[in-house]
Amino acid sequence: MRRASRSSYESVVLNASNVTIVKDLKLTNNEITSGVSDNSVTTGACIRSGITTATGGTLRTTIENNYLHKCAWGIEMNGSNGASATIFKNTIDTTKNSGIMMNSGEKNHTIELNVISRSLGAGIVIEGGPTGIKITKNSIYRNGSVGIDLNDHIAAYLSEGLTPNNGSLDNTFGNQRMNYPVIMSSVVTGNLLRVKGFIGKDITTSKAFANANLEFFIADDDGNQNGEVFVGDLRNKPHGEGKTYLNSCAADANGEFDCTFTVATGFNSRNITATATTTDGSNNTSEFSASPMLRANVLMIKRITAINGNILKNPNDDTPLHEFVEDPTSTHDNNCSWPLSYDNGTPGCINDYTIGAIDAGKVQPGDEIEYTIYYLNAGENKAFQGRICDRLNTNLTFQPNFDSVSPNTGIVLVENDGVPKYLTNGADSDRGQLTTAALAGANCNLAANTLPNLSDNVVVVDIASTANPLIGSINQVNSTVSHGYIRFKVKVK
Ligand SMILES: [Ca+2]
Ligand SMILES: [Ca+2]
Ligand SMILES: [Ca+2]
Ligand SMILES: [Ca+2]
Repeated sequence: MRRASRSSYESVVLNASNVTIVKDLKLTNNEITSGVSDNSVTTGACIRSGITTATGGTLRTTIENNYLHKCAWGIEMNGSNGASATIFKNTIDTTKNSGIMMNSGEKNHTIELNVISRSLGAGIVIEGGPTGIKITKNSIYRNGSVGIDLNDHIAAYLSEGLTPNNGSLDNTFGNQRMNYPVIMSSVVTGNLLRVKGFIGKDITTSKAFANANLEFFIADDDGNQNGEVFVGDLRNKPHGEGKTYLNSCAADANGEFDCTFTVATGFNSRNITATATTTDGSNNTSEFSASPMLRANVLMIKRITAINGNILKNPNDDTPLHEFVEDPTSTHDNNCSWPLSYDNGTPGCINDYTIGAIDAGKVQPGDEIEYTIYYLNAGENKAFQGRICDRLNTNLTFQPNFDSVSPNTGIVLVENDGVPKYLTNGADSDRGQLTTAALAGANCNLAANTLPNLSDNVVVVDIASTANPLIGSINQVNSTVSHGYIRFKVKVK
C-alpha cells in the first residue's frame, strides 16, 4: 500500500473516517521521506509525520517494515481512541523531532523491534497521558536526546529529556512515569554478565514496581542523555540509549533483580542500560536507566592510637600518637570526605579524624598497642558488603578484653552515631570476631603467600551489609553516615 499525500500535512493518514471498512489495517513496506536532508523541512511531503493515526476507534493497526526518514516525526499516534496498534520492525531515522510520538490519549500500543536513530530529539516520546505503551527489543541510538522520553506535558510534542526516578507511579506522565531500573552492580565473569539492582528510588519502596520485566541493552552514549538518577540527587550521570538488545529478566516481588545471562568475551559490564515494563497488564515501559557507573569505594587507614594507655604520645620515646600523620604512599588519608577535613595549605585534604601514628616509635616486649582502623565509603554508591579482616603479626597477642566493661569483648566498633559498640571475640550474632588465618575464610581475601603462620590471629568486623549499607560520601548532603572505625589492643610478645 502506498498512497500519495492528501495534503501537505501528513504523508499517510490512517483515518477511521475514511477507511472504516478496514478493521485490521496493515501498512507495510513503504518508504516515506521528506526528500529534505537537513531536518528543517517546511515544504513538501512529510512535513509533520511519516505515518499518523487520526481519529478512529476501531482500528487494529499494524505499522510494519516501513522506512521513515527525514520527517518531523516518523510515526505519530494521535486519536486512536483506545484501538491498539503494533509498530513493528520499522526503520526510522533523521527525524526533525522524534522517531515515534504518542500524543495524549493514546494507549495500549506496542513498539517492537524497530530501529530508531538520529532524531534531533528523543527516539520515542510518550506525552503526558498515554499509558500501556509497551516498548520492547528496539534498537535506539544516536538520538539528540534520551532514547525513550516520558513527558509530563500534553501537546508539547517534543522531548523533555530525562525524567529521574521518584519511586512511585505518577499519572501526569506518559506511561505513568514507570521508573527505570537502578543497576547497583554489573560484573562479567567469563561469558556471564550478572546484574543486580532494583527499580525506583530505593529498596524500601521498590516493591511499587514488583515483578516488572527488565530488558537489558548495550548502551549507546552519545553524551546528551545525562541527568539525575533519583529526583533531587543533583548528579549528572550518563543514561544509555538501548542500542543492542541483550536479554530480559524479571524483577522479584520487592522490585529487586539479580539477573545473569551470557555475553560476548570481553564484554564491558558498565556499558549497559535497561528498561522496566510492568507485567500487571498495564504494559508501561520506563525510560532507559543510568549506566552502572555508581560504585562504592571503601578506603581504610590503620593507625596506632595508644601505647600502654597513653593516647597523646608513646611513653617510651614521646612519638606523638594524637595527630594526623600524612602517609605519602597513600591517597586514602587525603580523601576530602573524611569528617572534619580542613585545608592547611598543603595539597589534598587533611583531616583531624584519622589521627594516630604510622610509625609509633620504640616499643618493647610487654607493651600494649591500641590499633584503630578507620574506614570511609568515598564512592557514589552504597557499599552493601564490607568486611575488615586485619591479620595480626605473629609477634602480637590480641587482648581479649578491650577494657573492664565485659569479658571476651576485645573489639570496639564506632559508626557514624559515635556510640561505641563492644563486640565479642566469638563468632556470634554481633558483627565482630577474632579468628585465625586458617579459619578466616575466602571472603577475608588473605593471600596465602602472606601467611607463613596459619595460627596468626585475624580481627574480623562486618562494617556493611545489605541491611546496614555504608552510604557513599560523594554527592551526599551529609557525609557523616559514610565512615567509622574499629579499635582493638595487642601486646608485644
Ligand atoms: Ca542521545
Ligand atoms: Ca522524560
Ligand atoms: Ca597521603
Ligand atoms: Ca562476636
